[in-house]
Amino acid sequence: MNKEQFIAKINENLRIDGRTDIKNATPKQLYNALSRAVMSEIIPDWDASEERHNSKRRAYYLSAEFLMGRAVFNNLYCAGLLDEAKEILAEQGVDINCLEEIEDAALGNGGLGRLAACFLDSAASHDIPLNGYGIRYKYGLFKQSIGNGFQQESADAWLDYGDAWSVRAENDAVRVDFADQSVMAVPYDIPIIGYNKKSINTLRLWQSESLKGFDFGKFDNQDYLGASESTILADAISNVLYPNDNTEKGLRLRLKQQYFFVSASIQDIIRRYKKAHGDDFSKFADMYAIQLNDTHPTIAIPELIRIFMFKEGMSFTEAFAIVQKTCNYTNHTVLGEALEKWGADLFKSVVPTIYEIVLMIDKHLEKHLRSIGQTDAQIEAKRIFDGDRIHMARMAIFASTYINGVAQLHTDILKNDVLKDWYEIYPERFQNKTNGITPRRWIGLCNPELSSLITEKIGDGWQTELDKLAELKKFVDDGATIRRFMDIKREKKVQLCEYIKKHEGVELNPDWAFDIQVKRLHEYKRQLLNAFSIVDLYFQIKENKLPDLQPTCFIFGAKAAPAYRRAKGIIKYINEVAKLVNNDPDTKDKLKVLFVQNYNVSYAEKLIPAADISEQISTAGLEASGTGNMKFMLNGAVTLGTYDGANVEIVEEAGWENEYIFGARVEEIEKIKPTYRPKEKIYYTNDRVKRVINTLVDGTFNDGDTGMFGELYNALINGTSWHKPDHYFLLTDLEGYVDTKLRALYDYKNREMFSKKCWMNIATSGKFSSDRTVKQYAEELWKI
Ligand code: 26W
Repeated sequence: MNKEQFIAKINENLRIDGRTDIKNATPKQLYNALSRAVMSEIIPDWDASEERHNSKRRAYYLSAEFLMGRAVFNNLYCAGLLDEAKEILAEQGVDINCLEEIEDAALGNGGLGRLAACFLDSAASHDIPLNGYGIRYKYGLFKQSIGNGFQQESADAWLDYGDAWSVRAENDAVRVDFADQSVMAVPYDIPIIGYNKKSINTLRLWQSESLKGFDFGKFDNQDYLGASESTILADAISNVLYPNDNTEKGLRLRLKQQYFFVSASIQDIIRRYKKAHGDDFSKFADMYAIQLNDTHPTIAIPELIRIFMFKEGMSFTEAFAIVQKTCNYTNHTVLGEALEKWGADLFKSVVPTIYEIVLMIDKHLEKHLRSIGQTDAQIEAKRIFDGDRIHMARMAIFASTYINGVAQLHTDILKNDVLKDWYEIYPERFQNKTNGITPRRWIGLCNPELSSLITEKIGDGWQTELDKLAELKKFVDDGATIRRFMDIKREKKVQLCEYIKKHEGVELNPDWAFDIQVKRLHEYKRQLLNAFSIVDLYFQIKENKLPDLQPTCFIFGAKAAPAYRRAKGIIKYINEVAKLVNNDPDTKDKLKVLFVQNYNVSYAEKLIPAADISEQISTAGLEASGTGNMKFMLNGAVTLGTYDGANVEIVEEAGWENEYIFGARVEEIEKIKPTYRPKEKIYYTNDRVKRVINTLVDGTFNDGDTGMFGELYNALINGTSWHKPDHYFLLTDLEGYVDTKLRALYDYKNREMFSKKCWMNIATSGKFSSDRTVKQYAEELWKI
């Protein structure tokens, strides 16, 4: 498609859609016209990719979440049309950035959903036959605003902007049956455009619709509500993404969501198999691999068995063997409260047939464990059905070929601790696959300035072979290159400052150091520890203890699950700290604290390239991997973090001298845990720590009489019925953290020295490309 044809297509779409043209279109009209123009351009390549992959072994990624972010810039970029599109619009006096008005597709909560999106991008960019299956939520993750320091939520009606990147594939609709309801699952296909269109893969998202639609019988009898009842009940299933990240609640609608998309996907996979390979299922596991993204889609295991047994006439044993050869399970967290368990009664009342099959799998497990000589107690600890609840992770482990963790440390913890019992009997099933991020979105697209510098230095090719960044090492002592990098970092800060001015109404100084913590709000991620460290700096400045401190902006971005009261209390606390330090004449020229509203993928793309310091401060052992840490590294920030998750591997790649690591390690946490008494051992004996913690209750701050700060204090000092005091070891790590942060900030004053550290981070980030990760999945798990 040449430029004239591109323009003609956009204009044609605009005439049909709104009887308008490029000059006069609204951003929404422009978005749809432009996107549709690209869609019609790529359809032949999309078909060809599908055709090419059809006869080969392929993999399916089943995930309840795909956190795709904004599609338009990424798709133009990967299709090689971004510059041209910019030009075309500019010639008509339109700035392409007006498309930022279009909402992100936030069909995910955090790391797990974003990882799924990065994997799809990487697979398409390397022609790996991987397709995604998920749910087309009408409402994605809620939008967040901050009012009086508190989080407020509103609905994310992302589809109101039109869904130009989807194709409704009604012919492939299937029926999904629950005990009390049957619905249509209608697929919407989204093209995943690999870099330079290497391959165009598919993300298929299912939408729930009524089988019957509108009931005219009821309508004629003046039962107007009843007339659309089945529609309302069917729509409810794919209506909204659950906003919980890492906390599981056994909710009926959530189980329905899981079975809905899994059953539809499995039916679809079987239909495809029959079309490509006929009715002989003995080759099923040779042709297909199914990757289960955490336990959320593990109901695929009994669903496959159900279809094999009741539709294809296999015995349970035959069906189980094929399923076990086909499925793999990725674990993304060690937090007990995130491991899914369903009440048996609930499960049975939603999907009775599947429930019976789960019991069969459980019996099969029991028999198998007995046959390998496990004791009653050992068997007890592994049962899928414990007499009361169904343990999804146990089923996933028993019925999979491989189980993997998402960073080396995390996999080690699974093997030695969380899943120790299983590792003992199935050592060959456990693998590590350290996470990664796509370099296309996370530098190419969000940091074109740095990308150009890199290409100038080492040529192109690095975006699909990120290890090539190692060639940048040789420029670390080249002052001119480092100064160019410093100029770029400043430019990214200026851009961020403009955006923040517009969206938050706050002015930041691009000459300050930028220290950024962005991720979901959770106690284990310890945003509260970060806030405490700032309060400590505040007190130290007031006492003149920090001469010539580097002026620093501390930026936070995080959404709290709406029902997670403590997380919301932490947001309020951060905003109270901001009010204090930003307004005190003694500190306002040194410290600036900002909590940005509605942190999402698009905001991340603006924040991360502007960071000097990346905050990765989870309690050691609790962050399975982290992927934000990798994004910051790739954009030239140093990590201020604990020895946890993928931070361990970041240090291994970049060298200790280029990161700022502090705090108790996993082994130390394990050691102090049994006798940990933070009140007696730290709070009462350490005045510096005490002064900071006391700001929760001594009137320094105001929680608007919600009692939230008192509750945070109580959790730290006294504990609750479900957790001992300071469950996440903030008091243990606080002093070491502040001291390490100060070391980083004083180092920053020698900007060129500091920038060399940043540069070395870029040069050693090659390992963290999701291209590497997906290739490892393909070779070592899927055997593609
Ligand atoms: C059922 C509620 C629920 C929802 C989401 C439970 C658990 C989850 C996810 C497993 C939470 C999650 O996103 N985990 C993150 O996965 C990332 C990708 O592997 C890791 O980098 C993060 O460390 C991990 O917290």
